Amino acid sequence: MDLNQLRDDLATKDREIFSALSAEEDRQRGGLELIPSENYCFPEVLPLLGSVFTNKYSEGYPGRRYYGGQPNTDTIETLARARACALFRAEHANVQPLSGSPMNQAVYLGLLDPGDTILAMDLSHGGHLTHGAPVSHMGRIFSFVRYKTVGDQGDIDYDALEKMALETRPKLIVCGHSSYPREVDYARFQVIANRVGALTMADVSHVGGLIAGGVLENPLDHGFDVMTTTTHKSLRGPRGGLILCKASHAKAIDASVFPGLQGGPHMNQVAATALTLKLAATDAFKAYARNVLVNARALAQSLRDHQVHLVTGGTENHLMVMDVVRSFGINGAQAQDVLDRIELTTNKQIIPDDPNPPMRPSGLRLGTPAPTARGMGEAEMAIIGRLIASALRAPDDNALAGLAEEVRALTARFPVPGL
Ligand code: DSN
Repeated sequence: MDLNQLRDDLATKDREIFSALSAEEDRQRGGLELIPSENYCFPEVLPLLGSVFTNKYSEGYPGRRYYGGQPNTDTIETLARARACALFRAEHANVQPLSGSPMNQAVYLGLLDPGDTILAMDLSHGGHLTHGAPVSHMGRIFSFVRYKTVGDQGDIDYDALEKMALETRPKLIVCGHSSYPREVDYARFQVIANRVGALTMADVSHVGGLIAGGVLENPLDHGFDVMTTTTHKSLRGPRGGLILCKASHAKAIDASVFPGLQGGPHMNQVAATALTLKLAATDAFKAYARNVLVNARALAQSLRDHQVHLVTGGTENHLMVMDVVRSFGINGAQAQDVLDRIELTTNKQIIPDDPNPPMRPSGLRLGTPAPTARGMGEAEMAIIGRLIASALRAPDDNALAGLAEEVRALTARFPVPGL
């Protein structure tokens, strides 16, 4: 397959899609991705996503499929499952979830009954929609009780959590977050769950790559029943999800993913996941994971040096949340728009007990997985912190034009992997 020839064909067959693709490549190349849940996938992953595995229906599991013609799909799925178990020290892995939300839904629906109680982190304190936000279908099917963080450091109050668990007797306790800059005491979660007879699930979608790289704690090492992670964030793989669990839950989890929730898995995605898991087991990936943390601390320090107020005061992982109302007197939507103008891509974010609505929240979330994948280090983090603070403090056209030039000069020195 000659990729250049296919690209030329696209240019003649569908100019509109070709020009959107070219513009997106330019946006990714010239700008900088700072959304902590986004990344540049391993370059080797892209051809597998565009491979002929996308042509194949593979309902079922290796050796037990509903359609014929599966020798090669069985090979890749068996490899992906074995690699996932080895990398995360899991007894069982399901590699078919299409993405993060169906992955979490499959766990709830496989291990619980409708109406059961789940104890999970409040959305505004860093939880995720699938952790029981009222707007999510999961919030209608299960009875969620939400715990919160406390104090300026954003600690989880484990004593209060234990009290809630004793009062509400949840069937499942969920930890893991999409906007929480602190490390979690998984051992304490497990002790609380044991006390009330609850199952434990850690949704480590954001930090899955950092756990794989050995720089953050692995909940499975602390006895968790289930761990879920997306594959496209810090793990640098294709969009998708992984469920890792104890062998005793394997049958229920597999039946819940298929046929319970999904039909045919996306085998091009499974192939790309298998490759990702191999690449994530290398020393080079361990170094990447370490650098993500070093860079996050450097970026947080640079922002604080420029008088930016960070929710929880800093970071212990790959992300941080700026309180932009307190720091600059503008809301998160305005801050995101200003930074879009200098091609620094971030996302507006609600902060704990935010008085403002989700479309105009008080915070802005950013992280270091993507700049680190481009090879940037602490010196570049100091520059990025200055650029952010300067843009948000004086967002006039002339100043922004100068800062945008600085962003382009910076990104020109660090090519996007695979572009
Ligand atoms: N969209 C992901 C994030 O940005 O954290 C979670 O689903």
